[in-house]
Amino acid sequence: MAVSCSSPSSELNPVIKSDVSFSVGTYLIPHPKKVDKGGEDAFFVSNYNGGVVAVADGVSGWAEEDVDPSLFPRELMTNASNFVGDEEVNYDPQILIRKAHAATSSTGSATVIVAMLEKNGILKIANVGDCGLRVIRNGNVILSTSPQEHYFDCPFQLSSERVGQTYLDAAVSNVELIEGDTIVVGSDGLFDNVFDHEIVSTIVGHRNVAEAAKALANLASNHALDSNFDSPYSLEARSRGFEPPLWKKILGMKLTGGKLDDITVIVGEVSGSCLKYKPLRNDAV
Ligand SMILES: [Mn+2]
Repeated sequence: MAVSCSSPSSELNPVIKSDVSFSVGTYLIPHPKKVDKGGEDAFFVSNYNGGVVAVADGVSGWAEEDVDPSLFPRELMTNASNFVGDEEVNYDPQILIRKAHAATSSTGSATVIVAMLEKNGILKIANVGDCGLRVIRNGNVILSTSPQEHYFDCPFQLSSERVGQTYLDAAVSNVELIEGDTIVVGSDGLFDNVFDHEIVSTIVGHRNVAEAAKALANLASNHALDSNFDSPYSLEARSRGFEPPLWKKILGMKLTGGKLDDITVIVGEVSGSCLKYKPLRNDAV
């Protein structure tokens, strides 16, 4: 969506590059069995500089060790939000992950993605594990992060233990965004249940970022609960040679269905600041 900027005389005034920033909408739907505690995803958004968005997804296996899996990602996100303007971080998402991880004292582990927009339009992304980000321009996905994993269903993760990954393992990418671009950031609960073409059509169908985030989360939730839906997750499982349960096989059924999980969705639309016209010195009246 283009922001209309009125200028008294654009012919006479040279266009300089507009500052950009995000308008952001967020939506989180916890796993149906984890609703009472709010699930094990955590996120934060900040309007610092051009805007910062981040998602962390607590690794649920910690529950077997009597550790609440939500503590680590929540503390990680709180720490990250506190370090956003830190001098040493210098607006670098990888360093933000390093400092937030170092400051986190909870036991547990989490996947994490951080995206930081500079006012000149450069989006810097650091990603550890299987949270994800898509950049959508004119109805096409022009950038897509790839999940990092040790093996199927075991993503790279920051951990309170030495066995985990660190900021050095982050996949880092930069992309130049322009006014009207939309980013979609989420936990694997979104990307395991919703295909990219569905993300695009949902974004195109909702001009409001808050409504778009809610619609995407609801779509992911509906697919997660649908045992017949051939989800990205079930396609991936089949491609790795996983078999359906015996009773399904006997009935000639495929391995299908969504994946029940916490679902976090952040939608950010890039808008300009309407300061793109620089008055000429000799233009003064
Ligand atoms: Mn998850």
